[in-house]
Amino acid sequence: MSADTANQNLYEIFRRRMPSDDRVFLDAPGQKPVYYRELDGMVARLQQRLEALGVRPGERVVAQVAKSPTAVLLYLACLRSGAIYIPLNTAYTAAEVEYFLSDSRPVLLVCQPRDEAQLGAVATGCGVAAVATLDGESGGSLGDGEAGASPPVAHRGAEQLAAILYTSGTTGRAKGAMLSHANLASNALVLYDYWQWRTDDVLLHALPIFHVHGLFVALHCALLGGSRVHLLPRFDVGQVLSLLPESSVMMGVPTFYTRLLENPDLNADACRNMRLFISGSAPLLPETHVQFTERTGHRILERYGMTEAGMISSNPYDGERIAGTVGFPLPGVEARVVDGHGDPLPVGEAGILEIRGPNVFRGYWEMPEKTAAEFRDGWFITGDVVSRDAEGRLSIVGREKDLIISGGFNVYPREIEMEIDALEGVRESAVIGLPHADFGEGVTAVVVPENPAVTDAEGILAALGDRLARFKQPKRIVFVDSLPRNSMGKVQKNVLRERYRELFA
Ligand code: MLC
Ligand code: AMP
Repeated sequence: MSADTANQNLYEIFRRRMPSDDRVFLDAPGQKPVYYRELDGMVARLQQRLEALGVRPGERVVAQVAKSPTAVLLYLACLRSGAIYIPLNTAYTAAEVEYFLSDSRPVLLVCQPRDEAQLGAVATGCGVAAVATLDGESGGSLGDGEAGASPPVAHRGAEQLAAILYTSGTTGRAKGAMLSHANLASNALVLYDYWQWRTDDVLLHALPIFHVHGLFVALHCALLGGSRVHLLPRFDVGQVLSLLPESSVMMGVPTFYTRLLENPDLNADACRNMRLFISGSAPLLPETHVQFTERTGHRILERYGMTEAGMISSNPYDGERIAGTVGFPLPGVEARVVDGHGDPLPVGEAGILEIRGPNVFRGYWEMPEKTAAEFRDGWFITGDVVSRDAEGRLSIVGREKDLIISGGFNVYPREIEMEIDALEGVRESAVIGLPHADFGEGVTAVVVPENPAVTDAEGILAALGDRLARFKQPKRIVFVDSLPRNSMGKVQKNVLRERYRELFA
């Protein structure tokens, strides 16, 4: 087969590397392990079910499902069938899911059995042809049906889409980042080498599987290595500590590391078989890095990435891992630090990071203007403020985008402000992130009521309850008579952040 007709389906890369011996892929507490030798057959059967429900190559499948081995198989079955996988945070409310369904127009929604009645109605309203359920324990309706002959792995070109991951925007409307098979494959292969992945690695997986970090970075490395994965339903300190001694790699957001450090059972002995702790998705405080080394002898490897580009930079595996830096651009990723006009800045000067490379996404789903606005001469504008040292190491010193990162989840202030401003009794609001020991940043709403004598925090939170996912809801609400503004009339969030910086102390 010539190079241009070869199948570029990411699944095909994994399939070719699946060990045929008795190695385990997924090991979830209380569930039957999934072996590599049976993996392709299981994924093919699920592909048949998807096809019976009308899924075809290039069609979208939206999934809002609990983390389980079957949920991982669903992702792989979508790849295998050539469909475009769209995972959603399980915390999203029906109102939020409705937006994603109407925007992406999938042929199939897969949800949890307990949500079927409510989301089924939402899906029907959005014109989604089929709804199926998936349940980690019993399989759900996707597990039904007779198995026929194994369908072939769908043929996909490198630039065809494997997934769309929604990421919010400064306008408050979420955008679907389109990721191709080549985007995902290139990033996975680079990370596999860069982090010196080994076939005998055992991955401790406690991240959610609806974001880049847990779904792509973690699972793709394991699949390339034919490695075992301890698949935990969520991050639970006790469970993580009990599995650490039989694991060799863990990936986490900084909250994982601060929570582990709070537990006296975290020590060098618990980490005796570990070779690599990776942190990302939010800034790791240098003190967390130092304390973790003191307690365990391990230097956390911090890397930096985003939904639109997968992993962008990483501290080195062999060289020095420096706290507070996110390391070097990964092989194949070009990075430049520029000023507001796009002119490159000298070493040491902070500016906007722009990147280029095979990992950079194909644009936002059906939003050509937004896509165009986030590229400059072919470079993707990350919106992160970065400085670069003489060796080429990057440090993230700020964000140009108005974004809060809470426990590794992105929260876009504009979205919360729009919901709060629409409430009766509210004149306006400003949503900010304040230093928070557990989540890194704590979502805080500064609200100007219509009547200064009428302040109703409980009422605001109750009204947001079925509109916004729990993690987006303000942890605190502060009432003020007016918001500080600059001469252009723009709210000075930096003034508010300074004024309330001790709120969660
Ligand atoms: C849960 N809550 C959160 C929250 N997670 N609130 C703010 N921020 C969060 N991240 C809410 C819960 O609903 C609950 O509300 C309360 O806070 C306390 O819950 P908890 O029991 O402490 O939460 P827990 O289930 O332990 O979850 C915390 C967490 C989780 C940090 C383990 O959020 C998590 O797994 N985060 C990882 C996010 C991630 O994977 N990011 C990768 C993005 S990819 P209440 O009020 O009901 O008690 C990306 C690119 C890249 O950014 O570079 O990787
Ligand atoms: P997301 O849109 O969820 O993919 O979030 C991507 C954003 O997370 C990036 O643009 C950064 O602002 C932030 N981020 C990811 N990794 C790191 C890190 N190691 N340090 C600081 N910020 C990070």
